[in-house]
Amino acid sequence: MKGAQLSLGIAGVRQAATAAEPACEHLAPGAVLLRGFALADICLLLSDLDAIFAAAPLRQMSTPGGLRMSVAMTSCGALGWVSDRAGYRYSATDPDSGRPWPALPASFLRLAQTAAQRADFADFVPDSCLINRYLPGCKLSLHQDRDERDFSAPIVSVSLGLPAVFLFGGPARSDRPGRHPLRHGDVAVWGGPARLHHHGIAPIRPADFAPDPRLAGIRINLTLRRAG
Ligand code: MD3
Ligand code: FE
Repeated sequence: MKGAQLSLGIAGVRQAATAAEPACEHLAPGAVLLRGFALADICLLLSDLDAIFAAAPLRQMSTPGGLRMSVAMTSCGALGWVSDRAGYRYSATDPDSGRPWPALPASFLRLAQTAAQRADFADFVPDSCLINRYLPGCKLSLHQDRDERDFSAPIVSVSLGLPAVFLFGGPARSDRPGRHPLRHGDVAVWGGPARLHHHGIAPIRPADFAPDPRLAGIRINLTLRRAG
């Protein structure tokens, strides 16, 4: 009885927190931005993130062209995204350790599924989470996410720490990208017609203010995908 009351109470708090959020921002058909949606679970997300960094440390990978990426990356889930001289692909093992990637934490899965539902994508079951770590000056050039098997699933992205300017283009690389600020706690869902749009992150600017002291001077992005 006590347990039931407790969980009802927690569900009630979460309900109240989500009801107070502003309506979804629609960036384009299929692209929805949920401001602050990750803040309700931030402590759990950050402690789960620490455990992943301990098991599969962040590393700067090489592009197929042999350039070292400025963004440091790692993954969790059944499949992890990797890049090296042989190309971009998903791998069931961490090439640095030879071991499977750390499991996708329940906190990541729940956040991705509730965000996808808000954007009208039912039954999103991610099997991969790429974790990107940006320091000031780091950027991600315009690209498409097309290493996944099935583009009908959306992608959920979670922004933590330093703010960024998200560059959101169109289906053609020549489409001039719009610029959208992404802040600590923002969650975006990309699917349908937006799934293959070009996108990137402008160089991160140094800041003297940390939105969360646990993420001082860094930006972390979680990208949850159905890859396999
Ligand atoms: C728009 N990461 O890892 S997430 C990536 O902030 C990546 O680290 C960025 O792009 C980051 O591939 C942006 C936002 C995002 C993710 C996937 C998309 C936007 C998207 C797929 C299609 C369109
Ligand atoms: Fe991407």
